[in-house]
Amino acid sequence: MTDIILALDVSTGKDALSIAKKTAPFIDAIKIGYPLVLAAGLEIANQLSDEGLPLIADFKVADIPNTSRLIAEEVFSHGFSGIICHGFVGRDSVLACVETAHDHGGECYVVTEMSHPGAVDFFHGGIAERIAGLVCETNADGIIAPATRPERTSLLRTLIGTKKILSPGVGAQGGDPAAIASIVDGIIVGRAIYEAKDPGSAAEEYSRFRT
Ligand code: O7E
Repeated sequence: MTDIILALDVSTGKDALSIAKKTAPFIDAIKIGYPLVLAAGLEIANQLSDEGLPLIADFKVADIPNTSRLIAEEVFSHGFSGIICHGFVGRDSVLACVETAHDHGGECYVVTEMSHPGAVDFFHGGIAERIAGLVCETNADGIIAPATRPERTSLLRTLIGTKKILSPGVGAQGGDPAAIASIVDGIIVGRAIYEAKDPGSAAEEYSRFRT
């Protein structure tokens, strides 16, 4: 199955709610993070939950285990069903997010390699592969891997087996959904939907890649 996940990085609660309503029939989950939460407050999660879609908290948690656990507790007490953390912080910090997610019946995804051009400065040379190993060891639910580098995401797939891959970078960052859809479990799309003249139609277009 390939889901469409809307990255709702708008800067007002009003825009967020309006775009969520228009796109809801064509998407499978909503991801929100710092842009929207810093602008509208974490309560926006409760309002968005009216659409009945899973909500993923993208705070890319990267802290010591205790702080990561506190952040994850806050996230799950606000109705999110998933959390995203960084992997480079190490096993104990990733485990804190995974365990807190699972205690709440939620999921934890670990950033394994990012989609922007500068990601190769750090994640290449074996780091992404090591993080993929950590994902398996910590029983995390899946990884974040780039739609902008399908060959890398395919390689990471061989390391994580059937765990889920959520993949950002299509549309505005140049990734081609047709090249990535069959490799991953979810395509994350932001600007190509929320900046479109008609976000509902844009989301409907991407929904062609749903399986
Ligand atoms: O480029 P857009 O507008 O389609 O937005 C992409 C979204 O995915 C945006 O929220 C960005 O922060 C996020 N993202 C990446 O673009 N690249 C990454 O490598 C990782 C993420 C991300 O969401 O990480 C956690 C899922």
